[in-house]
Amino acid sequence: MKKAMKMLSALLVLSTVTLGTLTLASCDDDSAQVSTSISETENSSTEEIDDLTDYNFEAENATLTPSDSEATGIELIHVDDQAEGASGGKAVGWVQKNDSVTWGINTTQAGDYTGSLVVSHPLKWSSTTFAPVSFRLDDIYSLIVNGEEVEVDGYYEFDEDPSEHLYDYYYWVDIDIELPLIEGDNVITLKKTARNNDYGSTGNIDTLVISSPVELTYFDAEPAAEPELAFDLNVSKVEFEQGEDIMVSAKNRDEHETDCVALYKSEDLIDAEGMTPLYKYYPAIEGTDEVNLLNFATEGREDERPLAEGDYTIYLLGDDGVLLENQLMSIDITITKSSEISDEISLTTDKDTYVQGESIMVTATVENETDWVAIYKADDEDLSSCGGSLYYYYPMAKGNGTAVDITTTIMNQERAEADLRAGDYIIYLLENNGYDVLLQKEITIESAEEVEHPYIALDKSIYSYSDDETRSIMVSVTPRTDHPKDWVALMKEEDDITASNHGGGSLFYFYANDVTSPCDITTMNPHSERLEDIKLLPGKYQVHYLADDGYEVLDTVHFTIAEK
Ligand SMILES: [Ca+2]
Repeated sequence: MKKAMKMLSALLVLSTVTLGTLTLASCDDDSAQVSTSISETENSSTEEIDDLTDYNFEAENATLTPSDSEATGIELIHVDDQAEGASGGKAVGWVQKNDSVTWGINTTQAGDYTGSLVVSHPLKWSSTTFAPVSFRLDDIYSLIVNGEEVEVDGYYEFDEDPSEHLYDYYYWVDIDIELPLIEGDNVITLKKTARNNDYGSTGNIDTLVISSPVELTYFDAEPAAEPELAFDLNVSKVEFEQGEDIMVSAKNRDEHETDCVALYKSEDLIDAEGMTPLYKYYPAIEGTDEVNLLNFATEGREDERPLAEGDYTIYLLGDDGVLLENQLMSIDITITKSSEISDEISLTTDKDTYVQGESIMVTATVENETDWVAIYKADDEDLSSCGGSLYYYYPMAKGNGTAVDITTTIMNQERAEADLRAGDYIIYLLENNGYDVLLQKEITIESAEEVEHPYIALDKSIYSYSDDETRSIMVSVTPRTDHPKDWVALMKEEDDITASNHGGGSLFYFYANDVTSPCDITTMNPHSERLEDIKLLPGKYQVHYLADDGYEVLDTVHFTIAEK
């Protein structure tokens, strides 16, 4: 049942000019109500039109243009006999953001016409969600006449007790509109601009009513084309060596701040599953100047970076889309093997047997940025499912063929075995971020001799390093009595406490009798000139207990800081 709202009726003012043709006076002057018009010629006469006819143009007969970007995929449909009280017995339902209805209206008379749009919105469609009982039509739709958006002052407003209509999808409301029509064909589009749930659930559109002094006829019209929004994507070149910067510049479309640049393997099918790209950034955030795409790694797919040799595609994707249909532009690139990489591979260690806590120097030469070195327990059978390697690194990143202490590389904190106690281990050279073994080397770690530590002990033997993490290295102290100047010093493993300059000085120290045990030594007396060393970067360190403010070492413990 239609609830007729108060309408600005019969406001059309007719001027008769000397040629005898009819023109309709403009309604867009300062006066809200155009009920009079000034005669422009002596022969013109002004009279109010009161024999206007309402012409009904049913939405269900108009051109329906569903949005192709609505995630739910619900399209405009005709609501049929469900459309209780709808004009023509039907309406257009499930109208979502960016869906539109377009009418073609032909008139022999240019002028500002009045009319109404008949729409409905449920006030409540779940136990918790309420729509406002009134809002401007402008808040939810835009009305476009011949390519120009037209202001709509009319309100959508329940004029009955809203509680009686909470789940009523077909409470039709007339909203007053004014339509500046040109003589001939006019294209009128009503497009939903609000998201569902911002102003009620999906909307329903019933009828466009236009009051006219002359006959209006309907024709099938295409909606006005969306303005083309400029966008751009450029890549510095299409062939890159592994590890080389991939310099990209891109421009998102105006008002599309989530347009993104995304790098996929060319063989990746970006599909409805929403595959994660390897790298992604937003030009609206990072700017439209050139950036290195490799600075924008995504979460997930970590094991496919750094990029292996192969074919990749860089997309500019609309609205953070992951579907091929979201692509605005794409550029194919190729990653080739670095020319600096030798064709020889090798894997050696400085020894076969180590004492627990000792550095394990590994020298690996690889062919590929993505080849990696990892240490596992000898009885780890399936490298991919045993919980991961204990430590790993990429030789190319460390300098191909450079000796690296593997106990200072990236530690697997998930595995208790990462403390490398006595036992048999295997160091592997593995191919291309996978688990194919290129070379392997078995080593043995023997238990350290039982060493008495009468004066100091540490809470751990291996700490992980993180730039932004406050480390604490807790030293438990049992000081000698009657030696108030016994002291404790933290040094790098290679610092020599007995050398005349004693290794350049301790990195941190404290007097053993002056602290409460255990004590975080990293908070005590840092060396003011060894600023790099007191960062405690990954490596080997030692803590000494020293007698009487001198350099006689009474006790020493060793520890490692591993990469995180
Ligand atoms: Ca209808």
